[in-house]
Amino acid sequence: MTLLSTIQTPADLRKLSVDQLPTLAQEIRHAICEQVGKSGGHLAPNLGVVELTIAMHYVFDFGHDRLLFDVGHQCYPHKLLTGRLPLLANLRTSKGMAGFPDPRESPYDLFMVGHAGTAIPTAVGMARGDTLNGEGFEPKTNPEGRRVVSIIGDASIVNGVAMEGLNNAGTLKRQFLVILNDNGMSISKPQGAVAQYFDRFRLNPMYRDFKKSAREILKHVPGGSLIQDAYHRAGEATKAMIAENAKTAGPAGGGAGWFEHFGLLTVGPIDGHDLPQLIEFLSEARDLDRPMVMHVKTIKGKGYEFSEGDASMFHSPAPFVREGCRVEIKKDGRSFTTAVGDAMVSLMEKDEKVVACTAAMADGTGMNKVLPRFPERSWDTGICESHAMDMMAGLAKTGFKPFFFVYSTFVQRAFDQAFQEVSLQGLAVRLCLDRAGLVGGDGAVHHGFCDVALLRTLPNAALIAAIDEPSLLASLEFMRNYEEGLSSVRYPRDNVSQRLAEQNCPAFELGKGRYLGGSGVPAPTASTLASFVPECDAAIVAFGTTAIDSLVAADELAKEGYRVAVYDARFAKPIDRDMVRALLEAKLPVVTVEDHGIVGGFGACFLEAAADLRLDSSRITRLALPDSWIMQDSRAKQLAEAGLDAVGIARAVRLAVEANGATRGGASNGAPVRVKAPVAATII
Ligand SMILES: Cc1ncc(C[n+]2csc(CCOP(=O)(O)OP(=O)(O)O)c2C)c(N)n1
Repeated sequence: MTLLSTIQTPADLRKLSVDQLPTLAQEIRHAICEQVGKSGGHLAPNLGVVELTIAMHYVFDFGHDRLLFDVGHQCYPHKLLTGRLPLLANLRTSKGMAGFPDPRESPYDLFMVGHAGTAIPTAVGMARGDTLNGEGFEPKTNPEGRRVVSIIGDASIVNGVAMEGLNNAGTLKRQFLVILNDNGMSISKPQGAVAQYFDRFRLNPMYRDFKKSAREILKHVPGGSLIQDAYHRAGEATKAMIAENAKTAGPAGGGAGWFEHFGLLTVGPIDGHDLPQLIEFLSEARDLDRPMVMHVKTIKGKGYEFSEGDASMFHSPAPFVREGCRVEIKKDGRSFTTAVGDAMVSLMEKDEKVVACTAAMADGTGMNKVLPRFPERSWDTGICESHAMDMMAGLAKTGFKPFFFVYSTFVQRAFDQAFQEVSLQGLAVRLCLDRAGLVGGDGAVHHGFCDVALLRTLPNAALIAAIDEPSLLASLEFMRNYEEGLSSVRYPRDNVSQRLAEQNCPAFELGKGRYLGGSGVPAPTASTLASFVPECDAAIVAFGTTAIDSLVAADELAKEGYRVAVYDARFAKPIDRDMVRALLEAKLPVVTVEDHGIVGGFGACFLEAAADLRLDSSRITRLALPDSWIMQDSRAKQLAEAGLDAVGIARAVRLAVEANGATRGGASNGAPVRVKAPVAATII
């Protein structure tokens, strides 16, 4: 029996001796590595925090105390220590353990998180709330009260949201521990001046020698009364570290005094793999009644040569196979991300006014191809989407053509900048929105469900969805030349389809859709407009890759005798009004399909256009992500759950045709059909 299998709650962990903990750490690493090899998931971030997590649960009681994770991608060891070992085998699926903290899974998870920078601000809120409730830890008056701990990585702590949290945390007059997990890495190399600053800190094995001089040093710290105050409360080890940090504090001194300018005491750097030392420091920090940062150095990917050697590749790998020292990550097909990276290299070769940036997602957005090729015209800003958007606005203002490569879910962080510094100025910033729609195993915290809903509020925005690689390339070319305002193209975490490889992909024209053909209807020619309506029983207007699934659905429906015309909307804004008019005037059942939330998405654009054009919208059915959350699973299962796979689309078309009283193969273009039961704006 393993030690890990004996742990149902952290109370079981605390029954183990400190000597047993390294064995437990090894077992946790093994369990995580084996599972991520099978299912994919976050590997290196979790391997790096195994000892730190054990020590945190050994010292604190998070059934009572508060533990907040930043991003949350490093929560696997925590989950294994809080009763979720049985869920590990189904990691990142609906039956198993979510890849991020999830309060539905366990009371030990306080927030469902996935975006960087939030742990400190939410922890400040909980600290204030606990204090207001009379439940906060206070050494004299409430020693049994709740303590608050947050854990955040070195790349995430420079995030603006985290900085705002730190600024506020420094005003707290109570225990508040921030653990800075400094592994010198983001997903790839961390960016910016603070990353270089953290880099200067090395583990100092001599920290114990500071003990002797600690008291002396503190006497000479300018304005060090707060530190002295805490010093007198702290145990020996922490005292020594506080003193050492205080020694280097001050504008010229640099050192960890940086956090002390925020009013937070600082200890460290501490070796994040030395369990006895971690336990000693945490035990002392536990009872300090001041906000404090504990700077812990860890090795990302710790425990395996391959993951330590390439923590970037193994940050969140797809399933992989290990044979001896050889590790191979399974790859299938060509992804939109790869396609957009290649396309961007070509675009930048062709046009020297094109510049590009990503906010810490070089691998995830294809920018890893662009950055080394054009180091003077492309940037990784680190985890700061708001800054990146504004930086792109600045570049647009100086005459460049900026492209910002960002996940749909993270562009939400930069909406205000898109509004004010981009749109309001009439500047042309181009957004390449990767992971638009359902994202699979990362789950609800990462779905790109609302980019259209947000961005369509911006005047002059041109919002595109790509359906395959040729349409992606054509959209980039359109955006390169679009100077009227913000433009964006969205595409999913998926492979590009070859379905339309033989079909000519026309150039993009502002606000114009594309007729794709379908089943039992004419194929498009070079001159077919999207307002062409063939004789058919129903039309599907898809925004994005659901167009491909719609063609598959049309194939299936053809077997049942339905003739279905499929359209690629191309633009949610400006929508192709000629297409809307032609379809609605033909009195056809129209099904809009999109891998985006139903609220404010493409279907909403279609309905609004119908209303604006004073057309009958009663035959419109909207298929979209429901107005509720879809949790982690494979993307294929999530699409099926939302009714957005070919089966779901075919089902919706059948219902729409039935509801509109059309008969199989019987409805004729332009002829009025008997309406049995109108289906308007069906919300699924
Ligand atoms: C707002 C936001 N932007 C980007 C990401 C994508 N992301 C997930 S983890 C990560 C790196 C985090 O680095 P760090 O905080 O140092 O933690 P580590 O992975 O090194 O443990 C990034 C950029 C995110 N989760 N949130």
